[in-house]
Amino acid sequence: MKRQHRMILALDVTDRNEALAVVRDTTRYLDAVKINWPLVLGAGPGIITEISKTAPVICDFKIADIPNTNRLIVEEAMRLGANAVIAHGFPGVDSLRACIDAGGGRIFVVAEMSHPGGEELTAPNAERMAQMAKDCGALGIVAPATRPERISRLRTVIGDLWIISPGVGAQGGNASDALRAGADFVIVGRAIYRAEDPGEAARKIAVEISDYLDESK
Ligand code: BMP
Repeated sequence: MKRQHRMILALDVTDRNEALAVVRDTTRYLDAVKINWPLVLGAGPGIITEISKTAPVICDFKIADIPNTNRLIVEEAMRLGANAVIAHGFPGVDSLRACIDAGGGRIFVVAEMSHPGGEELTAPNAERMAQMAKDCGALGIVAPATRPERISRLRTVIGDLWIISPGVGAQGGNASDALRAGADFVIVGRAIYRAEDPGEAARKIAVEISDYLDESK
């Protein structure tokens, strides 16, 4: 996965053909496609393999189990073609290490969640999760585009680990604010796949991102 377009599609549709059509129309604006349970349950796990032939796939399984189960999930996701997997940090260091070992380091750790409820339990523990991600050798963390100031704060904890940031569009955040705060990639779902023309919606966000990048040079 390269840091080029700075945008990841959250492909939370449940129908295989719809998923493939959205990928076809948007892939030129993306660095990766994030696949979550709705699509895996709707279309079957083979969709990971299918989409991985077109774009790097991040399996957003938010893994949160004992080390052995975590390891098995990451191994299966990687075998199917995932480029990276998202895990929770709260089950503890041993559970996270099992993911990171099984995934060859290609694990993103949820630090702070973007929805309002993310302030209840994830925000007060986010610095700790971010530190754990750094200490265990994760690829990066998930931090909220809905609270850019929290992205900036978490950046100070993780140094140069990657930050992938959901909450752009439907949840009220915007791409340039998240990138300005220190996100490496924004994650966008409904604002693209629910648009009448997903390709055009992705293109508009890509323009916002490239305008921001030009401005910040
Ligand atoms: P949308 O742009 O439609 O709001 O989608 C956001 C995506 O990012 C969803 O797949 C969601 O599961 C994921 N996500 C999130 O919204 N907030 C988080 O804190 C962590 C996530 O993985």
